[in-house]
Amino acid sequence: MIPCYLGFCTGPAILRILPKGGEGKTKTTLTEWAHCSTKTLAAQDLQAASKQESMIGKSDVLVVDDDADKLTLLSVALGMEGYNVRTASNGREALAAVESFPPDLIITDIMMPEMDGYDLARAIRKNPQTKFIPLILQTAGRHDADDMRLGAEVGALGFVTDPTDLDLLLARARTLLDFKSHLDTWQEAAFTDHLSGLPNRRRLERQLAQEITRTERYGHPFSLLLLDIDNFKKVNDTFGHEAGDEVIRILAKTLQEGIRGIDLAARIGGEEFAIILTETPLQKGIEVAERLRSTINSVQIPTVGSITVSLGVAEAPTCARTARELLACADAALYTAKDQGRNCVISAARDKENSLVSADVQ
Ligand code: GH3
Ligand code: MG
Ligand code: MG
Repeated sequence: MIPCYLGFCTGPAILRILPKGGEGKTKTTLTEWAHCSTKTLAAQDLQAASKQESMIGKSDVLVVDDDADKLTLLSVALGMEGYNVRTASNGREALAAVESFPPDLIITDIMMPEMDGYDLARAIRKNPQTKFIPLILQTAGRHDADDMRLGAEVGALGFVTDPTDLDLLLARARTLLDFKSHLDTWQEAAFTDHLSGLPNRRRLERQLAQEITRTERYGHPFSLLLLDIDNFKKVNDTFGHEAGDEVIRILAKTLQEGIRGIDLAARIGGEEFAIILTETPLQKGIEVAERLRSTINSVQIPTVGSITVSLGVAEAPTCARTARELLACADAALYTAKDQGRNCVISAARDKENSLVSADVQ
């Protein structure tokens, strides 16, 4: 089996990844343990741990350490707990990993080249997008009360002074992942429209701000569609409020199915929806709007029959440079669509004098 043992880790967690008979032997250094572990145990167990049916639904843990052996030890232990584990070998690499996909938990070494664990924690807390990702600092090196105080000050929620005490580390990880999952559930609810299941106005505004920032940085245009059900009051009056609710649900599903995964459809008011089409110039945005209008009109809704919708389309940055301006542009175009008899798509554009004009695209 595995030609090494780790005598000073006697908890159940470590026993599961130790060779039989490894427990109770004389104390070995982490380096000695890890040295043989990387060659033998780690390779096998990492494979076993990554034999994951699916990453969906698994908590995602980012482990950061410049010591490859320690990184392997922690990855194996966390993988065996059923977590999806990613690794980085210093703070800078970790930040890039967090930016590309925010993990549910970060476990980081303190002493590392380029960017240490404290600076990593500070950077995580400073960014509003990542500030609530729980972080555990771990160190196999010398530490004192000041280190632990500093750890707390930079926002770490755990400080593990013996990273080979896997029972302690895993217990901390479990608790923090539990809290994170609870937070995610509430966050999801706060950004979701209850009736349609679509993102709500708050979520739309947040995404819009991000798209504007991206457009400022890279210059790529995107389109915003505002969609409003025509004569919806009449639907309610004729068929009842329940039937009206069903119309909203079916419309939401049709929208969701009619856009790409990178786009975002949100319910932003009673019978008003907004769609952000990422990396989409105005002309393409108009085409998508027209396709959605026609698809929605072709859907037969039980009791109600078919409905029509009107859409306003605007593009950033040509039409507007801020989220508020862009919403106003698309809204003006939608207003024109209503004014021109409904069941149509109108785009907002700037003329030579830089005034906002609407164009019938039917
Ligand atoms: P227009 O073509 O000008 O948009 O006319 P409209 O009748 O759609 O617009 P109006 O603003 O006059 O009426 C909107 C209606 O949408 C009134 C309101 O009762 C209904 N509504 C808003 N939210 C909901 C909802 O959640 N469920 C249902 N069933 N109806 C809703
Ligand atoms: Mg280190
Ligand atoms: Mg309406």
